[in-house]
Amino acid sequence: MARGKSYAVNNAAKDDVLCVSSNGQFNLAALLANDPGSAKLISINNALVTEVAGQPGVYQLDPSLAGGSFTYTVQMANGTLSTATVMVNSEYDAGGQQLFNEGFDFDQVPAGQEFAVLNNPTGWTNNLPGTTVEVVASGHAGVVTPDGSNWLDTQSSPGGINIAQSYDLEAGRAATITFDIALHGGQGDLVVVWDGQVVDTINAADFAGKGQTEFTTLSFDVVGSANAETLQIVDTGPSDNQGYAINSVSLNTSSWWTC
Ligand SMILES: [Ca+2]
Ligand SMILES: [Ca+2]
Ligand SMILES: [Ca+2]
Repeated sequence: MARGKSYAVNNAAKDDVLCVSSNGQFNLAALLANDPGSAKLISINNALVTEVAGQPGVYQLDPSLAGGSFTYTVQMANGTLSTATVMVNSEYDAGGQQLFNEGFDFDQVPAGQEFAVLNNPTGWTNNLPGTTVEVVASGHAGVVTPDGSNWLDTQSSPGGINIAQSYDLEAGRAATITFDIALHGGQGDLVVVWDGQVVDTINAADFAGKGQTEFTTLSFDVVGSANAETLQIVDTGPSDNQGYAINSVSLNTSSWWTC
């Protein structure tokens, strides 16, 4: 290299390390920030990087690009084209069911019996110490689960349940709580609490047109906060021996990018 000679390097786009979080979107400005000021985008050279509809300059990464790379081409003030490589320094989590023993099938119903009397279903906290909960075999009282697995009675003998399980959902990350549940003589309210807020109150109206033993699926959307969240299920109905029959309670998280 001859001293004092100017080279094109000063007029080239510079490579980037891109860190995306939450929804996997980034702004084009983040890639151009270290390029010559006049650089104008010609193309992003990867079909898996797509501009978000209605948001000019905002792009969405395909999950397969996590840990990978793509290139983009810009045009300089002097008309030359320059291509830079972008490393995607982020991880992608597709999401999924996060609760433990969500189907109440971890605990066995003893042979010859129709239900197990427990201090708590494994993985769940009983907020009423000294009381018990009942995990019931499919078929008891005519309540047959679609997959033949156990269900949970929201009234023990006697008294409504108050159980909880914690999970730390990332702040801003969406999730869906889903109940697979049958009426089974349930009365009054079954209150669903997430992160200290009542997200729904399940009652007989949710089972309109269904018999006592037919399962239905109820879903509630929630969003993560900065702290660890707790899902709490409280039967506030009159104290008796027969509550709602829950086949499963799931917490299904959305996909999520982590920088
Ligand atoms: Ca750049
Ligand atoms: Ca079950
Ligand atoms: Ca959280």
